[in-house]
Amino acid sequence: MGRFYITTPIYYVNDAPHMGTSYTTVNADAIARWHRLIGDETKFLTGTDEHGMKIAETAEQHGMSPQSWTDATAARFEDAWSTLNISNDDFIRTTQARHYETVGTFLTKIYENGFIRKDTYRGLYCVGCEDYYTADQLIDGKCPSHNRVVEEMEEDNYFFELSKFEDRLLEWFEANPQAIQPASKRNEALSFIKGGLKDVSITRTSISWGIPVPWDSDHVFYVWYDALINYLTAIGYGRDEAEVAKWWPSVHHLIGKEIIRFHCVWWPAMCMAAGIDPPAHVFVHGWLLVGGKKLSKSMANDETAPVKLTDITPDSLVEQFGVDPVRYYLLRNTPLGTDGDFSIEGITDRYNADLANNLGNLVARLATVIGSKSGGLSPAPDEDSELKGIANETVVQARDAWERFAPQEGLEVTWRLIGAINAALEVAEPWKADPGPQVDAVLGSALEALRIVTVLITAAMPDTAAIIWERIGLAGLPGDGGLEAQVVWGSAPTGRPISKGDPLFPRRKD
Ligand code: ME8
Repeated sequence: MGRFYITTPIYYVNDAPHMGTSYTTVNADAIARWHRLIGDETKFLTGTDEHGMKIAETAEQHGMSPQSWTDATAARFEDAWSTLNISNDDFIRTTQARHYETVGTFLTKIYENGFIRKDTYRGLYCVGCEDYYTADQLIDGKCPSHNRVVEEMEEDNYFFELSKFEDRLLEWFEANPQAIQPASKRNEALSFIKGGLKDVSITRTSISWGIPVPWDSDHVFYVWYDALINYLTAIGYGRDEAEVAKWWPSVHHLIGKEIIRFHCVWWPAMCMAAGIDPPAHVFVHGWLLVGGKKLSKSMANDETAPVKLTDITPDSLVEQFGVDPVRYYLLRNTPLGTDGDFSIEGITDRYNADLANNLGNLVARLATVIGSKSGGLSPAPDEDSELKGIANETVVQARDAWERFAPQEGLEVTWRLIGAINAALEVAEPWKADPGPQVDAVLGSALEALRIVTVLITAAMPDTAAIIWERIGLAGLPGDGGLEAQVVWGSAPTGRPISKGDPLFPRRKD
């Protein structure tokens, strides 16, 4: 049994969760569930990033204190994740006392190790990014990501001496070719380092909504330097060394492509500066786009946006389609690593084609035919069935895909198995044949292959898998006992009562 620690970025609480943040969270959730299924001791962390100028400004605009604003918005994230059936083991908020403690200990360590110095900083700051820009990075004087006027800031800052880590980072990249995936993103981080690293300012005196610098109370840490450390807070850095040793450095950070520099350059260097190993694995995914534009909070104020953000909240989509179809769409439609389009039509198409027509029909049809031809009891599968070989092969392929952070591929191969079961039934036409051993063998094999499908989809669609499991007469849940034991052809008892139930995915017309 292995161990598996996976994290999402911690999301800013300047606004509610949307489908972009849901994309990362559902993918991380399904991957965590997959690892639980294969028997790994798993820790899945998500949470909220609550400090910084952007949050303080948003709270003020709403006439609230930063604390009460963040309390209210963090709760919206927790609610959305519960709606999407997210199985996180912990929810970290950067305003928690445990985080203040870890940030203080970690950054003091870097200070004591001699990698933090004081200097004056002048620069152009984008509050949207919580980051400085140089003049040549701006477009018409505005931040390229937020199209927002930058502010000139000058302050006495503490600087992290990132420049001292250029060589060590290059060595680390060299020695750990798999640490940053996909390879294109690794190359992007690598060329950033090769372009030369400057020291970075890590504290602010201009704002108070942050974690105070332990050795100089006039300063608070800059929000990104506090945020990255959450991954260590949650495993007890500075409080529980055994727990840290258990989970670190073999962590998997799943992130969006716009925060690669923070996770693949600053963060590994900070870890080195504090005397711990950098994170073992950062997987960088692309963006969900709506009408070619990044799906984001700023769409809420964009009159020209092709869809209203409020029409595609996690809540409203789950209400329209159900939780598992939304999860399935996020996992299946856009592979981790590339950009993908998000649309209501896209969800509807996937729903009708993959869920209603393929999976839903198979479940209903099998129950009906077993009802009429095999007395409603599960017949024994055929040891020589072609489906046995296909199912075994699918398990190998799905397993490989999920372990490579490719849920999309894992589901694609699983749906090929569903297609093969449907095709086998179309060829044998057991509904036309007389009851008897031949029909029983066809139905028993199709049912057994469906049982294996059910195990393979449980990480993506846990509720659906549980319902099918029950309908095909099995006790407990599809993951019980682990993947290995569950996917053995012929391992389930026969003669189980099979029930039909309502359609799992009634076809949608819109
Ligand atoms: O960056 N498509 O928080 P954030 C895919 N607090 N993923 C998307 C997306 C889209 N259109 N929009 C957002 C922050 N995401 C920092 C992180 S971590 C120490 C601090 C996802 O609220 C994606 O994972 O802006 C992206 O990296 C993250 O949300 C950014 O969330």
